[in-house]
Amino acid sequence: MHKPLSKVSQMARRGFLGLAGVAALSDSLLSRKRVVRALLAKDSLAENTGSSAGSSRGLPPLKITDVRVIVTCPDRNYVLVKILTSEPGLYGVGDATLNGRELAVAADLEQHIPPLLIGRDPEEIEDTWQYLYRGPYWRGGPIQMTALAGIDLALWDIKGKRANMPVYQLLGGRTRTGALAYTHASGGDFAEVEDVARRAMKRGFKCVRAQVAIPGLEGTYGTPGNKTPEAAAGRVANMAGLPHTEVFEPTPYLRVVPRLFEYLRAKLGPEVELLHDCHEKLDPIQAARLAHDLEPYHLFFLEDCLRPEYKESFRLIREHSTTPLAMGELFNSLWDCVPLIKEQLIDYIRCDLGHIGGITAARKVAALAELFQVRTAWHGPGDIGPPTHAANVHVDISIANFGIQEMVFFPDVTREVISGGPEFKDGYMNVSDLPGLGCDVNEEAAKKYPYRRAYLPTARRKDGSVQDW
Ligand code: KDG
Ligand code: MG
Repeated sequence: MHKPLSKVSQMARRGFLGLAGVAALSDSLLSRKRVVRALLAKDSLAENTGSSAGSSRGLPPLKITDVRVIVTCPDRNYVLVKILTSEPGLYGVGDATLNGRELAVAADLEQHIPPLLIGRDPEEIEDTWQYLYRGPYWRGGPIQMTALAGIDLALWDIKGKRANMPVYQLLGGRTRTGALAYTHASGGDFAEVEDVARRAMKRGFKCVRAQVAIPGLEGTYGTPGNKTPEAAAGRVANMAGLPHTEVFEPTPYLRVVPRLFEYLRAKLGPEVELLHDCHEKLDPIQAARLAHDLEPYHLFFLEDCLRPEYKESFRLIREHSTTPLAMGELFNSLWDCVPLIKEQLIDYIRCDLGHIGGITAARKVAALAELFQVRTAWHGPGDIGPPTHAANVHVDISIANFGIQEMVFFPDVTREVISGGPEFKDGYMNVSDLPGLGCDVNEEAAKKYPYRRAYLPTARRKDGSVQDW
């Protein structure tokens, strides 16, 4: 509806042409005049009268009236966004948590974004996404894209509540009864990993990600290592305000990991699906060797082998192995996904909905991936909040090319502040039929757990040089 008028509206927005000027347009432009006004109103707090989208469905016009940002630390730091509307009691809840940079996202959400949103129609999700993404000119990056994801989730929540439908219905309805889930098994040695995996399988998991500490190294991603229990859990890790440093060397890592999977296959049998996360720490030839050496143990996938900058290097891994590959939790642009998907260099795209721009972004990634037979495996760690986990599952159960869903169980203290979110049963995740995303935030409870500065761990080689964690 905006296209024919883009020049006029841009001029008007820049102050070359005020509303009086618009009114003076020739007859042939009169029908466009109303649209110009709506555009000006949409992007201008002072003029905004709300849109007529709601009234076309017999509902009164709806406006965003406030954007609240809740920063809280019930076990970990979370940044939640609550968008209030002109309809009494109708609001949406989103998650905008970016581990280690929470306050930067909160500042964007508190300082820059509300004036752009207040007065807009919350139902115009795609237009709002485009406006917040392209509008600031300085687009993208993890901080802005996490803020945008928080807004996006809250808007989908509002749309669902207004339609009295769960979000997955708005996305096209169910394609499956549940989302196949995986959990983490990590330990100091093979026996401990086996023990944790067995407990997960008893709980119903059919898929387990396995990580083991590497002898001689002081800690390895995803394992207890030399960390304090808090840091090992990745929680509010270092109250002194400095990141914990792990030591990584590729040679022992590349030797031990295939042995871990040889051990697990022998002990756990062929049925359980096994996964492993390299956490972006390998060089291309190292990743190719690992993927090759893991072939006999038939992994479900090998995750995030390479740094996100080196997409073309996945070709090398592909040339050397049939181990399925997953990539993408560090991507924060839709366009990061394109080369890997369209060249079929990976089998699973695992963006983080919370860092790539929410449901509006994820459905585009999923649609592109479907066309190239790539499945989804959205990132689902403990350091994104329940609304993002809920969004994951709403998308999972409504697309054709879902692959697998990473998940965590949130502790009671987190659930005291943020209620709802997906449930796990017999190996699968599901969401309730509550309207919207199905999550809520208790703002009073959130105040009991103020933000505590914490960093993710960092890593170095034995010679002291910086290494990807
Ligand atoms: O903030 C970083 C974590 O979300 C990440 O380390 C978790 O790699 C991760 C995973 O696969 O869950
Ligand atoms: Mg990972």
